[in-house]
Amino acid sequence: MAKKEKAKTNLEVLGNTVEAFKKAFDDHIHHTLARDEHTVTKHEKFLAVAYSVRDRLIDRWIKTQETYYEKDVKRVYYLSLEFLIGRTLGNSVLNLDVEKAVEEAVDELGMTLEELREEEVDAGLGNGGLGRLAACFLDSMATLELPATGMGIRYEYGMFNQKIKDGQQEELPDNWLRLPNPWEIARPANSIKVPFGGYVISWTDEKGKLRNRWETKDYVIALPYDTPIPGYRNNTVNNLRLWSAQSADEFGLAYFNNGDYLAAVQDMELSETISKVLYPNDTSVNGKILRLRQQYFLCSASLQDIVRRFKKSHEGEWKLFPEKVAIQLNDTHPAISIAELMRILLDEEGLEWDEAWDITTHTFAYTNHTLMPEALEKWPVSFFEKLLPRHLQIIYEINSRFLAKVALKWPGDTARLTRMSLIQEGNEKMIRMAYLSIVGSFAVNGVAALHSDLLRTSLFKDFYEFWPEKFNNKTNGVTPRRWVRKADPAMSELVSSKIGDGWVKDLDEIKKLEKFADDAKFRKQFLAVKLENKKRLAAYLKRTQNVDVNVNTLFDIQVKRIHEYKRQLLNILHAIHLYLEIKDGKKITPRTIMIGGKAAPGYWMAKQIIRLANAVSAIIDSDPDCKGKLQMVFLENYRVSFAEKIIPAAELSEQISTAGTEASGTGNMKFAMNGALTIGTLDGANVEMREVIGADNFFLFGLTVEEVQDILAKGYRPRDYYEKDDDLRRVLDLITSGFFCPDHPESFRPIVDKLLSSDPFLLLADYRSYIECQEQVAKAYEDQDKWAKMAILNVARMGKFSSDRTIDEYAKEIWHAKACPISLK
Ligand code: 4GP
Repeated sequence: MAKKEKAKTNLEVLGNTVEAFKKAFDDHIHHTLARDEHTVTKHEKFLAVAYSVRDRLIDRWIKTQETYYEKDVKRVYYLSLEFLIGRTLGNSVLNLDVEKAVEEAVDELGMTLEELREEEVDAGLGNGGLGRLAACFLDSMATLELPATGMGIRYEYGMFNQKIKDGQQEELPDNWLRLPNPWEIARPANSIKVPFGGYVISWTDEKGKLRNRWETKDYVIALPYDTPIPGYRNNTVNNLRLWSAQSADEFGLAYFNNGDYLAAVQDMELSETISKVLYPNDTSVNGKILRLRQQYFLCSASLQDIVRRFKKSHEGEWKLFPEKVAIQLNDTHPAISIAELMRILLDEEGLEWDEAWDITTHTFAYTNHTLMPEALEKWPVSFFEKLLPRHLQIIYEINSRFLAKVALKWPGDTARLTRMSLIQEGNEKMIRMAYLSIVGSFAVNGVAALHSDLLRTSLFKDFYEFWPEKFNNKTNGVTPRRWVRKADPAMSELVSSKIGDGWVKDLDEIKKLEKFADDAKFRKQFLAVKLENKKRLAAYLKRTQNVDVNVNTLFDIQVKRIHEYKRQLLNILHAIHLYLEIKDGKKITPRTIMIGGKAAPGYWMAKQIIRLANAVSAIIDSDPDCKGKLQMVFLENYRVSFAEKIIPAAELSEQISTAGTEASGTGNMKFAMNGALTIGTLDGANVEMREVIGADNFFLFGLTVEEVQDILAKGYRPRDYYEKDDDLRRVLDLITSGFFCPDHPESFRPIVDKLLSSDPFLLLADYRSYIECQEQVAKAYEDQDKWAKMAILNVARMGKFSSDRTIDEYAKEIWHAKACPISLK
């Protein structure tokens, strides 16, 4: 075929000139969207541009997949219930290196590329850190030319949209697929049948071996939708495969035959609910059976797909499986994959237990993302009996073989056996998914050095003692493409004008910027860029929330999920403290405190914190004494595309979780890379950031993990702090008095009551240290030139926190996967 002669990429064939893009937009407006220049809408213009860009990815995408197949490379599968992608257009244009041409061509449509980007709906298929990390990893895996595939669920409704009404959070459904998604391609030909329910039949085969098979008539079809993931300026285009649940054709047949058409359709809807909606819980679990169905749906579809692909090249060569496949479990959510691979190998491929187990435990690796006890997934055995009877048998078998080994190592230690069992005994027997993940994986990692240490010494101590070699650390990172180059074009240009643009691909190069911290002219330019970014955010806030913010104040920002351990409440206490200072006639450094983030709909305290933030903000806003000095703004509907506007405008980044609670944090990295200084505790990746940034360029406060553990062990009495500290007492009493909510004066009392009675995250113990540290911040901000120097050093020293570095470590130390550069010839 013509294949051999084809030397041109479709970027070349289709052209990447301004003229070529103009023509492409025109073609898509006419032929894909059936519009003309009079009828085409803004959104359709976006679609036309997106299709034109996608066209230019297709050859690389096909070639990449073909090369992986031909070279028979080891493939990495990143399994995750969440991929928080955000928008795709800007990133694809950047990675394809066609920014200039597209920008110019877009002009023809009477719009700017920036305006067009605003038309794109965020793909919000994740809650927070864990989901966004998966998206950064996709970008890095493609940029490092790794043969990798992301696998997840194509939720019809992503993360809810947050509205603040009467100072409270309301959740609105995120019907993001109502508008066409130009990036995805449905692949019905690659659909997979996912079984549920039924029963297990056992028999003895001709060799006298006990065999098992899962029998069921209950199936759901997993229909894959593929999204191209381009690397930064290379030829790699990897695949993100998201499964959508469809009813199996035969499903409603019995009803149809009986003429009950509506009942048949209802049943179809039931199976399709599996991929309807993302569970909006962050770092906590919601033990609903539908969630278990989602998890198994992803695992089964993905594993069947992975096995099918392996067999295409290596039918019957099962021993090769771990050499050709590595599967990373993004937390325990896809942990049933371990039992699913065992089921496939044992029941469908006829392998013996030992061989199947050997393959399985050399294939999976597991990443833990949180120490929060409420995030440790446990599923009732009764759910498995109903939904996954064969997997339950397999898990019991894994457990009994595992416990036999433990008993051999620690004879007579029954307490240890109970602690380490995959099954938690009790009224309701539960399966401990984290333990299944550890037992079934060859590597277990935390996401920052401190977090990985805490896994070894506390959460998974018994397992560490049994398998020390399995445990390792992979400190998180974020992609500099989206989070610096795209989010902050002005700073990027300034940086590149000094050190070239190599840093976009290799963030270590950013250290060349260090010497410019001593360049007075550069410092001025740097501050000017920050001011522009502040103005850009201010304009956006005016447009979207109708709030005016003063760009000549310190932009002090905390954006992340609302959670007690992240201590947004401590930040609010500080705001009240400043308010009281102003009322006392003291002079303060003008600040705008911004807090943004979503609360899980069922998390009552988190919602109260949002309510308090809005109430305090309203009081401050309405007080003329505060004008020009203090303002507090709640940033509504925090999401990826909003983060891209907020972070470059920040001057102070709040990373104030209780030491030992935030596994890593990744927002902390994004802020520092964009020249915000951090006020933070020795928690998560803050520790490593401070090490490289330098203690002088980081505002540290608060207790260490050891101190926290010590206080808790001795019996923490938050009320002592309240009684000792007049200022703290005044702040808390003001809340209790009903001052912030005169209509319902009692309504914030539960917040204070909890602080005074238990305060599990030690806000009161850290209060004084936080306030004093904020005073240092305020003082430092007065010297803008010095501030600029510190900020530049932050940017220059953040090279380590590129997700390229993280992924390189996963590839070398866990997956043993190699880059496979794609040649288009
Ligand atoms: C988050 C952790 O809370 C955060 O510290 C970490 O940076 C992030 O994962 C990525 O590793 N956990 C979750 C979750 O988002 O749902 O458990």
